[in-house]
Amino acid sequence: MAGWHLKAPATSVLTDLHTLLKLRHYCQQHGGSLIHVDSDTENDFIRNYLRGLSRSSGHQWWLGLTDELVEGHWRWTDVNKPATFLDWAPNEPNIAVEDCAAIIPLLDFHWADVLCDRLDIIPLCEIRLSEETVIVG
Ligand SMILES: [Ca+2]
Ligand SMILES: [Ca+2]
Repeated sequence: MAGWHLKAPATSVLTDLHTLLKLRHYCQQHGGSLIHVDSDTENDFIRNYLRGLSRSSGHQWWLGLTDELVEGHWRWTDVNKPATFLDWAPNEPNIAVEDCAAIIPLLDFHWADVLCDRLDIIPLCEIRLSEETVIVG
């Protein structure tokens, strides 16, 4: 998976990203979509990547995954299809009103459902170019 990159957006951008829709638009403005994980290989790569970054930042990261339409039915927002690969932390997802998913450093970079209007979570976007995938944080 050569060619993956990750960049944190400016604080002024983050404070305006209140909803899943805005997060999607943020990624689309960068020519991509909120991140979509299909396999252990991809998931391990992302976790290792964020592990390195989060030692200094501790940030949580949005996935492009939601159950806002039907509770408990998690779908990827970029393709609007049910998720077949999931990497929930133990005891997650745990609260029905939490309809968005994020990667949580404190849970060993596994996933948790969280409220979609959390302002402290950074969008993780992926941009697929012809031969590489770029992540714009
Ligand atoms: Ca939910
Ligand atoms: Ca939760």
